[in-house]
Amino acid sequence: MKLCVLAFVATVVFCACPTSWSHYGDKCFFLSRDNETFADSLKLCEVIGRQYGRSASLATVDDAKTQQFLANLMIKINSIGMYIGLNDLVTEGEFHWIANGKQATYFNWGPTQPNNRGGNENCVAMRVDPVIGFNYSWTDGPCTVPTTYICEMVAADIGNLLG
Ligand SMILES: [Ca+2]
Repeated sequence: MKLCVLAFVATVVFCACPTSWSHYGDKCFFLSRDNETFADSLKLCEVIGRQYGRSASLATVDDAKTQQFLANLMIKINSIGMYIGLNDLVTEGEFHWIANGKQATYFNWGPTQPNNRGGNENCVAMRVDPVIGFNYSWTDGPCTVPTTYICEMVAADIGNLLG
């Protein structure tokens, strides 16, 4: 659902989220079509956000409802894997969200994840692979593998526009 306000005087439509972004709670989410490394995914989210004058990052998925919302978006574009803003680059086994710096408390790991395979898996993606039990479940992977990604930014406060 897109929340918009039509301002009749200026005949301008103010939306909580830009076109091609999806509104959920107080955030807007964007699913990329391009495949990027984790670092480049984050940079591109930030660049796209600046185009809208907002601060954007890779997506924070800190509860089951957000997880389900994003899974539904992935279903729509037949995505099988997308980076989210979670990593344990600083301290192995301690996963932090990039957008707010907080240590994660909600997880949706797939079978045997996270396993830090080869000692080199520090970036998290939502993955689909029913054969091995991944149903938009999380997996840690090498941060250098180009993957599509989910950006987030704060939704515009339509309430303020309404007064
Ligand atoms: Ca790791």
